[in-house]
Amino acid sequence: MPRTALRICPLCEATCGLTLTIEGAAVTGARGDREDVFSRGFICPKGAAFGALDSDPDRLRTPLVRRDGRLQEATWEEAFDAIAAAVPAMVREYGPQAVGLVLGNPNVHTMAGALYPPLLLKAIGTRNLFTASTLDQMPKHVSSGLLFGDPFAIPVPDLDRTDFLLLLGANPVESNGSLCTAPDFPGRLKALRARGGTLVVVDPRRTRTAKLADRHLAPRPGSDALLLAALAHTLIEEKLAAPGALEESTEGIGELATALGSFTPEAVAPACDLTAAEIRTLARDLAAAPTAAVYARIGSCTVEYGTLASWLVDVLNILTGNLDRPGGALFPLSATAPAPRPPGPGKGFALGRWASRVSGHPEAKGELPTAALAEEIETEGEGRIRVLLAIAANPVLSAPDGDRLDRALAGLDFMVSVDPYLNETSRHAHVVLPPPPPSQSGHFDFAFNGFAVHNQARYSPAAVPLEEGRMDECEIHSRLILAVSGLHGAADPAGVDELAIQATLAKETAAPHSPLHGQDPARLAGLLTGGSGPERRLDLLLRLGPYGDRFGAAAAEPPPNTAADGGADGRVDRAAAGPDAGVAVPGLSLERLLAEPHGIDLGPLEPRLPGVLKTRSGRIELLPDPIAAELPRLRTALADRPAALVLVGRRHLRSNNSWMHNVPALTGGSNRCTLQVHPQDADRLGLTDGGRARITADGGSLDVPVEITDTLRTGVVSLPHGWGHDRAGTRLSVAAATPGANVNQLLDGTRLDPLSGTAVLNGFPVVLTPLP
Ligand SMILES: Nc1nc2c(c(=O)[nH]1)N[C@H]1C(S)=C(S)[C@@H](COP(=O)(O)OP(=O)(O)OC[C@H]3O[C@@H](n4cnc5c(=O)[nH]c(N)nc54)[C@H](O)[C@@H]3O)O[C@H]1N2
Ligand SMILES: Nc1nc2c(c(=O)[nH]1)N[C@H]1C(S)=C(S)[C@@H](COP(=O)(O)OP(=O)(O)OC[C@H]3O[C@@H](n4cnc5c(=O)[nH]c(N)nc54)[C@H](O)[C@@H]3O)O[C@H]1N2
Ligand code: SF4
Ligand SMILES: [Mo]
Repeated sequence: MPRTALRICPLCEATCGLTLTIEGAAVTGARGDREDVFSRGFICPKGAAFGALDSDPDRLRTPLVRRDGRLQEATWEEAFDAIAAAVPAMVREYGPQAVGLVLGNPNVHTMAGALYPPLLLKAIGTRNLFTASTLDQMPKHVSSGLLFGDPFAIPVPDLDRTDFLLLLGANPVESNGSLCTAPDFPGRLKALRARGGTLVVVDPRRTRTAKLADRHLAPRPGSDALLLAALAHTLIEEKLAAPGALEESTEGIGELATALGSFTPEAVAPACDLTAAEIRTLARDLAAAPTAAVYARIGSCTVEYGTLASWLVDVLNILTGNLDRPGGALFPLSATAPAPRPPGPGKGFALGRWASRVSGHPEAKGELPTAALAEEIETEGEGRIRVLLAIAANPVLSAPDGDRLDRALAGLDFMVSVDPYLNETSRHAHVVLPPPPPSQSGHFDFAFNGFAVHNQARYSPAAVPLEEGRMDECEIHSRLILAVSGLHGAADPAGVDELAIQATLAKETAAPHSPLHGQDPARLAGLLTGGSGPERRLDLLLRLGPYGDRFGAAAAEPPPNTAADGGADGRVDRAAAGPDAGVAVPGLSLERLLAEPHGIDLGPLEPRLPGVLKTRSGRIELLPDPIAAELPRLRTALADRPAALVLVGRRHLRSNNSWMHNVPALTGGSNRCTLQVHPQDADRLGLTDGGRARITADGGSLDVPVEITDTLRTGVVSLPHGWGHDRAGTRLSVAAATPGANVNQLLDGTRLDPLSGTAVLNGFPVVLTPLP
């Protein structure tokens, strides 16, 4: 008899609730869970293919260990023995910097990825940390760190209540949204228009999202920072800026006018290839909207001025008074976030506390640019990376110059991959540790609840019991931590979780503002529930969190502050109400969450200032020094001669980065690795639809099929990423049949947004020639 089980979808940031059909141990169907408190039944083709992805026959079932140069099936014991024999000895001989850690995108989609990498990093003590963030959203972390003192304080557009959404460099109809977790993002955009709101999309391509918009502007790629600076300039110049209540909590509003002085619409218009009138109109419309939100993603981040563009997005939200108000851009409050602390000065956010060894790239948020990984492995000298731990990462395809990285990985002394596939990256590992398919793992969205457009909490226990011979990914991580620490065999992996719990409780009970101040950590640990270490840690974070039961201490607190309906302008009198006023405390715990399998609704987003601020001043720092120092560089862009042809990426609904090309249900049709070219450019260059072209940039050349389409502006071509599955030694039978080309081979890794170390993946110059 088939049965059903609920599972939050881990395949993109929308976190839809799925109802899986299960026969035996196999997932044979997936539909949207209509009772899910957040996604209300929404599902996309990837979620619908959950079963096919889960049961992909190419998924590894056992660990692989390299013997005599070849990767061979091995037991878990043999795999961890091999790691324990290699890594601690290397650390003793060469020091902790000899170990590099690469964390890829799916870490934000697993419980293991949230709970263990920080412990692993600490256990090793290396500064050589590389993640997908420097191929993605690091500019936003940096701008939030500088503005708000917390790199994770990222405001999200209040999609369901806003009157005006200015969306740049994002295509949520295909991507389903990013740094804005919103199941059925397309439906929410349609609802915005249906209620009389306005959607403006800025994208050099006429995307499916742009097709939903009231207005679509198609500027030259890479010019968002200029456009946004001119919008801010116009607001100030035309006296349209109205920060309102934000004025009190913000420093540097006055200085902004001078800093942005040269970025008039007239000055930026040629570089953006928009008219000054279009820019002024947009600024006026933004200011006139009752509420509005500016939101930008990949196309504004992975570009030359990514940090400036990310900063300017929030400058606009602040200047228009829309930051932290319903209908504007608000800070979500996740159930596992630390409980709000009293407002006041914080530690602030520092950049460049250390630098990379070879090129001297400054660290950002403790990370070094992933684009610099290859040189850190290849370049001789003290601190060279000799051992690499790659968790859920495929940088050979996702980072610049995969061929160079490919060679570098081949030269490592030792490499571990925690990955379900033998792919372009993991094929270099000495040990591959495969996690079970998602149906066999529990799920909680530690990361995405912090970026969700509605506060809620949902937990899915494993839908299918762990198969014989499988190991839960949390246990893989725990054992990996023990193995690299020289504790393999000497300590119980569950001890890793208990140590983490003790450390958190010790800190909590010592904090003067905590309701648990002075309590016995061991007694509190004894109160935790959950069938495993990670469940106990989830229980702890829920109970200590902003909605938590605080182990019963919540009952002793004053009732949720009702001053929230205070101020004359309808805004919260925050000073009187205290941090995160108005947040009811339903007494969350794992038990409560398990009792509500469709999730618990924690209410719409609410104003959270000044409680979120951790700047040294305790205020929003609107013009931080590193930003002010970057503006002259942006000024030089006003005079740059634009390249004749630049490349941008694109995403397809039935794909996801580099690892979903192996499922027949998700491949084929329009999901192809073609080079899209505008008809005028094709004519000029002598290219034909279906023909081939050679595309060349800093990093090399690719021969690619041409698709002629007027959905992009002239001067721009588009090639998607995540392709290039033509390397030997992988086990991706479906993907290898239609390998596509690796767009990142066009890059040599030297183009970076300097403040964040993020690779420029969009808007770089290319040259095209027809091939016979
Ligand atoms: N040119 C260009 N390049 C890009 C981008 C772009 O827009 N253009 N986008 C960038 C962005 S935004 C990102 S986030 C990166 C992504 O790049 P990566 O971080 O490398 O992520 P993926 O390509 O998704 O590869 C994920 C890896 O995790 C494995 N995996 C899948 N599920 C699990 C799991 O449950 N556990 C574990 N341990 N492993 C798992 C997969 O097999 C695969 O090897 O690519 C970046 N690269
Ligand atoms: N189907 C699918 N969904 C995904 C993924 C996937 O690979 N496939 N990846 C996931 C990941 S890791 C992420 S980070 C998110 C990303 O989510 P989104 O940010 O929505 O990503 P994209 O769909 O790549 O949209 C970026 C848009 O920016 C445009 N663009 C390029 N350069 C510029 C520019 O200079 N200025 C402006 N204004 N626009 C520009 C591109 O044309 C493109 O339409 O998607 C996630 N969801
Ligand atoms: S939108 Fe994302 S979370 Fe929802 S079903 Fe599709 S892949 Fe899964
Ligand atoms: Mo990403």
